[in-house]
Amino acid sequence: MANKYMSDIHLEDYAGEYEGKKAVCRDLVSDSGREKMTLNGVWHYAVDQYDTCLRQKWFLEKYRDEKGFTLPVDYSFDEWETMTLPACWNTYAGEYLLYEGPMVFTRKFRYDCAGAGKVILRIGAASMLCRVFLNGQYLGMHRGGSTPFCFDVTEELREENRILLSVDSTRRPEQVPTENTDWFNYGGVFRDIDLIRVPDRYIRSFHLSLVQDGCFDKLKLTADVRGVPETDCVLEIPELGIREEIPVREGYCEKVISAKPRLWNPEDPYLYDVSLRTGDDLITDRIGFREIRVWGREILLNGKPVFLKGISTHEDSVEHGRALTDTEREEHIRLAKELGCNFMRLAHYPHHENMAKLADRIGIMLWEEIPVYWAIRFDREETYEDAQNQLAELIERDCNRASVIIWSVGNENADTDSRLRFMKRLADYAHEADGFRLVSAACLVDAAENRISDRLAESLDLIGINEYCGWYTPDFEQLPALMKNSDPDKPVVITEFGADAMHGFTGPADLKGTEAYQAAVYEKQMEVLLKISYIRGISPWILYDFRCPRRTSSIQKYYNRKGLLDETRTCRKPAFFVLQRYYRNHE
Ligand code: GCB
Repeated sequence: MANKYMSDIHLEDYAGEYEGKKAVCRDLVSDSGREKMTLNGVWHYAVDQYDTCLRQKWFLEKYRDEKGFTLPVDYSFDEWETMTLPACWNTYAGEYLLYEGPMVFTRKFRYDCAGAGKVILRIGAASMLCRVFLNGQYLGMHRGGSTPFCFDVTEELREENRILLSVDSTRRPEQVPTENTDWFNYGGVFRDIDLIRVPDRYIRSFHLSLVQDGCFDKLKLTADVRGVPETDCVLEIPELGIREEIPVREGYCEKVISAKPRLWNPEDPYLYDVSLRTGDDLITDRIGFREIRVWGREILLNGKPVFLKGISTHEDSVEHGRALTDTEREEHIRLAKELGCNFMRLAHYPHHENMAKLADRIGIMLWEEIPVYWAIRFDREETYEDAQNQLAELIERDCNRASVIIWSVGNENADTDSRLRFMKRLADYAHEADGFRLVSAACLVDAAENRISDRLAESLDLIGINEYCGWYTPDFEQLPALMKNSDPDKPVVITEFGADAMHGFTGPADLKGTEAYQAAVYEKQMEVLLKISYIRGISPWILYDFRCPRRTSSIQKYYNRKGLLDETRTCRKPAFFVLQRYYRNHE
């Protein structure tokens, strides 16, 4: 053991052995209505700047030599300081604000192993790499900081357990997102950690939607059942008088059911209690039914043209970083409603799943996105796999949310051949995985021609366009010219425009950085955009100021100040009221 100990310390390729085993991430997706034991709460942690936990295999907890003597160890799990998870460490304590790297979290817990069935460990999100160990066993790793992942831990669980997570927030060029972004790189385990017990025969995932044929009189159910390949499951929607027994063949079932549900829309966000049962396994959910389609240059919600009055938003708070509370999430939707919005763009990575649940309930349509942002490694197959895995996890997580109408496969990526191949594959994947939503991306303007023209558009249902006329493009007249030069064959949503303004900076309207300048940009933008027939939605940048290491000017102070509110989300800037006026007066 002594030799082994020394070789572990000096092994430079220590990370390789943790690579092969990835999370069986989609072992269990639906967690609603199931028996859960939370592992949220107090964990011990240590900043592990040199990744010593992985090099020395701290998780084995058994550095003894043949004679039983304990070798020196460099950790003491149960005397480490504590952190209450979920949390972002950057906002947890001042000294970690700028820490990027590995941190180790561990705790003990008791589990009553007496029950039958399987136990699944589900981690809502950990940024960016997370390696998971239970009772000295390596379970696997997960990439991507914003989607849930699961492990079947039935075999490893005991009455007394130690779980250990090595979470690494290092920015790396080959990751999704890559090293350089216009937001803050929070680290941590910042969403729920649960143990979920399921029977041996259980529903892995299910998807229930209104059939998209313009008739509004059929629902389609698909479900994945594990444990017994040939069985049946029972779908119940009491309010619609539905009780259907559906055969499961080779672990899969599919059925179209006649029903005339009251249609979900932002003004009437009507949800039904739904349950799906197989044997002893029961999933319950609240689901809305609506149809979203594109017809020519129109977006149709339940067969009627709809204009997306939107606002973009990050997941960020001064106090909690990305570990927002439900109260904060709800407050953000209420602010969008106050603006007169029916739509929010959740940029630039998957936000917490409760955001879509709240949007279902409060009534707001959503654009959800994966962090294929700026110049990622489009030439690398492993990077593609990472991006597609994040998209798959997002789609499986939110496929029953009526509020989610658009999957976005990326943001502002230069129109190169490798980017086209990469993002076309993602768009095709999204269409194949979910035929009940639209697929888009936030594209750049063709600056040379000042036109909306991106080769990816062919693979999208609608085109998102980020343009910053009046800000990065100083000559505002470029905007009317852009509109005139373009003749898209599908709807366009202006996914971003905006201007930085520091709250309380009350200079003249021609001075960049003032509130008046920002308000003037909004006036001019809205005046032009609302008259263009192919513009079918707008989501300006952005609801509130957010942390951003790249922004160092005297008005920014490490914040992107394009918010309509300041970072405390209490002070509305004048542009807030400009947008509100336009949205209130626009059908
Ligand atoms: C963009 C990006 C967004 C930035 C924004 C800005 O185009 O999509 O992530 O934060 O511009 O403020 O520059």
